[in-house]
Amino acid sequence: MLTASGFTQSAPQLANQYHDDRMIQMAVRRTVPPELVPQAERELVQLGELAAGELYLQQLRDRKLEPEHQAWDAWGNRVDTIKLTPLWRKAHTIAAQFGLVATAYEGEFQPVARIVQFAKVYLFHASTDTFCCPLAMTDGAAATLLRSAPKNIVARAVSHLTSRDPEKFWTSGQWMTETSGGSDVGGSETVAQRQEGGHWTLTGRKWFASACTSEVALALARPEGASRGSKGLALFYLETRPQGDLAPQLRITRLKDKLGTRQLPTAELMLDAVPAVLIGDLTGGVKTIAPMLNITRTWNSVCATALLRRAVALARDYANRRVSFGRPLAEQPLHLYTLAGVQSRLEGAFCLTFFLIERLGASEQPKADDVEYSLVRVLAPMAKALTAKYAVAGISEMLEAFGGAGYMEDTGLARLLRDAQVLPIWEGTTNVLALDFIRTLQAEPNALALYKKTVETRAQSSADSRLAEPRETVRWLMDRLLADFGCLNEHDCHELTQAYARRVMMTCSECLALALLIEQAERSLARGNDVRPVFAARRYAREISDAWPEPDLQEDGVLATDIFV
Ligand code: MFK
Repeated sequence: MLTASGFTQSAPQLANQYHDDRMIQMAVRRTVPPELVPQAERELVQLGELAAGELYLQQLRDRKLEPEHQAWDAWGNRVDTIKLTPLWRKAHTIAAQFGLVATAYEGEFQPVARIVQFAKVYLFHASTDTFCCPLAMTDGAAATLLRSAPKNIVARAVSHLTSRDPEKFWTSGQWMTETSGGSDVGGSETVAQRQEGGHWTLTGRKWFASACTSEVALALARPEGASRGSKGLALFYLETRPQGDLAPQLRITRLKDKLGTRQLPTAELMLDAVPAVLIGDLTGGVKTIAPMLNITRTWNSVCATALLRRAVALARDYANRRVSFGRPLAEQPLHLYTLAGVQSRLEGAFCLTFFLIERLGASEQPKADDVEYSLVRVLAPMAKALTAKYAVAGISEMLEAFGGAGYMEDTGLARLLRDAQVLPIWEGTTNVLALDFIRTLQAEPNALALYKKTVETRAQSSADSRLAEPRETVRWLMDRLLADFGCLNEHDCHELTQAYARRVMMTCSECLALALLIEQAERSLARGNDVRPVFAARRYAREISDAWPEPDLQEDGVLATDIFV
């Protein structure tokens, strides 16, 4: 009888994702008041367990399941139902119960509720098949409605969007993209008509409606007679299932056939006089929806960092299991050098993301001033762009750390890369974010000075000689940035500014990430002489200034294995 025999490789394992991650523990313990830490950590430890266990195992087991669209029933009635995957249904319940959106709107952890909320998101995301997409839009919708919607809509919708009761919890869509374009929404063709009695209806076609199972949506449309371009758009709120089934004025044309995020039911929709409520003014809808953009970009940053962290966690575990050329990968200098580089980028992405989260939380406090909001406005595109790029490149590198197994679907590894590829694309591509970033800096006279002060305060927080090299790199990058800005202002050339935009934004992002790593390293030294963040700052400084940074056997080993020495 033919039997399977010979060597088999053991699969990588995940430990509790909260206990296993010093970065998230440090972010929570540093910001949450000590008396509230046990309360915050109770849910985080539970989520860390679910993410490493039940959810992760179901994700691996159900990897081939995808949502199904049924357009017609057996008797020829148009029904447009979407059958979600079991993991998505479970994720809805867990997201509500753990308050993945609600935490930000509850009083318990204010003024640091955003940190606690996004710590949960960070733990939840990589095991739940992009369910964070509708959650991100729900959070953005709640914030936008609270800021601009009539009282009756706030009273009706926000209590559902921020509910912890799975039966009551609603999610929201964000319907902006049309066939005319996703980045340049000024070409939108959806028309809003005012009906007798003053209510509105929307007619048109939405081309990428992520999470089409949401109960409500915020949509851009052009009121009849309004001007062309983006200024003529207005923002509308609509309920997709007022009687339980999809509203008859809404049709799901088809689900998108995507490279990744395949459990997320992204749809094309036709709107035929769907009832809607105007939010804000009759013009300037892009500006009205802007709070949503900044919040979903923050979610994107958290999810990119989380996905990269998942790839690193799996690769690190595997390095101890996999023996080749006579010893475990975790003892081989070149493997450690490779893991260390990605770990340092992960730590840079993490610091930048959680800095954005802190600023977002501060900007939402009742007494926040405009400077706080301006900072979020500048930081959100920086963090979104940097983390998304790092996620794709870093996950690709981590798949390589598994050899052929990293390319296989049934290891669950290949899909990490496919799912990551959406992160630089939706919610503003890198180039669109870079243009927005440059426009904002040029429109806000104090923005550059504010940025410079933010970086320098962090970089100068340490005088430790081990951090001299990263401090020097910050200085070097800042000089380059100031020279780039000087050059742009001197020439006052629109075309050149555009061509420089990506370089300037990414340099700003990396320079700030490095300054934050220096600050974090200083804190770690002061607290318990943990040198891992010091090594992360040192390696990151080399990573961003040299395509092939010099190896350091001791530091690479510590960073790659994350063992406290
Ligand atoms: C797992 C994580 C999940 C994440 C969620 C995924 C959900 C996916 C669903 C989608 O993909 S929905 C589609 C997402 N689409 C975008 O994000 C659009 C990308 N394009 C842009 O961001 C363009 O820059 C933009 C459409 C905003 C350009 O619009 P405009 O009107 O041509 O440009 P403009 O003049 O810059 O903006 C109009 C006003 O809004 C200006 O204010 P003023 O009128 O006072 O000058 C801007 O300052 C303001 N504004 C624009 N962006 C802003 C903002 N204000 C604050 N924050 C911002 N981010």
